[in-house]
Amino acid sequence: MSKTVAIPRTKTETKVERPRLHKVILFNDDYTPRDFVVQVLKAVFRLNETQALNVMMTAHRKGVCVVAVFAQDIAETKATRATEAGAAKGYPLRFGTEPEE
Ligand code: TYC
Repeated sequence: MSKTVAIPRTKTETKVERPRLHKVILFNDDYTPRDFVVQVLKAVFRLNETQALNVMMTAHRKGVCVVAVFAQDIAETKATRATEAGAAKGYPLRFGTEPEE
């Protein structure tokens, strides 16, 4: 008895791509005290004093500054936490996220 064996004619290649990283962005406003922005950057993003001052001053001068880059869920959690820290004090401080190119 002869058996027929099918020979596959297509190859399936699976490509795994790393999930895109997301930037956390700090937005300037006219009301949040500079010191408070620096405190939040240190507490939530673990920046040191110099890094926190540079990020705060860049946002202050240019309107926005990238704080750091993380996996999407971490970026979103930190942005929310930092925005809520400002809201708890009645400040309009705002952090957002954006996928990296
Ligand atoms: N512009 C604010 C002030 O002059 C300070 C500030 C800096 C607020 C950066 C937000 O993302 C910010 N008090």
